[in-house]
Amino acid sequence: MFRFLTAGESHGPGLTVIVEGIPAGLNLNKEYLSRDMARRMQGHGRGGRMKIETDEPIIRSGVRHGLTMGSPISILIDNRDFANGNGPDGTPWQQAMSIGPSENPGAPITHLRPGHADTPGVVKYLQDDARNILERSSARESAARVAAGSIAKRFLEEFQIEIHGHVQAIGGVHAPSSNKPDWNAVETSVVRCADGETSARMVEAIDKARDDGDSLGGIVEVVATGLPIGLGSHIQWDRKLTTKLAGAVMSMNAVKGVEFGAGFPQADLPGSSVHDVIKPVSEWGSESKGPWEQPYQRNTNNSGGLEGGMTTGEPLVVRAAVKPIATIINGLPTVDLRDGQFVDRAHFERSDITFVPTCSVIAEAMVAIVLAEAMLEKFGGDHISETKRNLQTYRSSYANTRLP
Ligand code: EPS
Repeated sequence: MFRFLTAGESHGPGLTVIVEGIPAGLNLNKEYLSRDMARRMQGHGRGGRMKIETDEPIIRSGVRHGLTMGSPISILIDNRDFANGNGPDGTPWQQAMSIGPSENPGAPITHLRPGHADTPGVVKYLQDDARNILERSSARESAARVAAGSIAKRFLEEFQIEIHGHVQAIGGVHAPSSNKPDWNAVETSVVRCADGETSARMVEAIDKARDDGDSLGGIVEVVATGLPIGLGSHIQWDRKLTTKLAGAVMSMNAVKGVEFGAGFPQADLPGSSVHDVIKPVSEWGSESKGPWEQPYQRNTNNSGGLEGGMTTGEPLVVRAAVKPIATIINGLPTVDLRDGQFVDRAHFERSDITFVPTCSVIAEAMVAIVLAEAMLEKFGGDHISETKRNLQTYRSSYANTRLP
């Protein structure tokens, strides 16, 4: 069983993540995790916070001499802002977010931000200061998820499963659609978009939003390749991989929609134009991988690599629609939580103009976590060699059923 939990507030002492279920014998080190942590921090449109933080993942357990032991892996990520920074009213975070009682807690946040967790949160948790909600609902928590996702990616690499995230749209600027984005170009783009001309227009849109005191959303896509056929199950609603992937991606801050493969436009098309025709073996090219790797091949991948809640062996393609960040420089009209009276501007404190490029890295992490869980559910194993053996046995059994 693979699972993880995160803890931590945005401006408290730091974040913690515990990952359980990774088999023993997996190579894992801080340098590997640090690459993903650094990717999460980048992106045009991020606010000042990313200049303060280093997001160093400190591994505290579960790894010995560079190899996992099968025990829970715990990671700490310090918030450097806590040690050195001040809140929007100048109160040092060490006092405003002190674990013990504080003589200087800072001004309460009472001008509720439409679109943030502030309003339902203060009601549900009976709070008179929205800081007690926003500290946890902040996307800062995604740093802990990316650490967990990086462990999942390291595990999946052992099976030649690769996962990449990129940006398809920001603020209404869309990249031309592409079946095979250039992942190197994605990594060098400041908005994680493979198309250079689109990247430049996205940067312009972000700069304009900053000048307008506004924020922007967009669309991110994750592609996972090398998956064996048959992860997940059609047997029960909550065993469908589609269910788990959609839930994991929807759990990200600001995500308002998820689609797979050809997505929503499929709803307008006849079935004959949508479903992915299965190629007879005689039509497979001489260079294509045999039934060991992939027992069936398709002409198209409109399904996004999922049929009946199971992987088809084709690339998994999942997209998320991300709404604009709710903290806006020119805040929307709202009410004061102390008396319910009108205020012309919701609370503003340092934030990002957009974090869509970052969302593509967080989405990678969430997809990796679900896929690692699905691989372990199907193939199990307390040592990585056992998981590999089980996958091999499965592949040889399905190869044998068809080709004598
Ligand atoms: C984030 C830290 C936050 C924001 C951003 C993500 O830092 P601060 O609030 O101190 O500026 O930059 O938060 C949000 C997008 C949000 O919606 O809260 C981070 O570490 O990624």
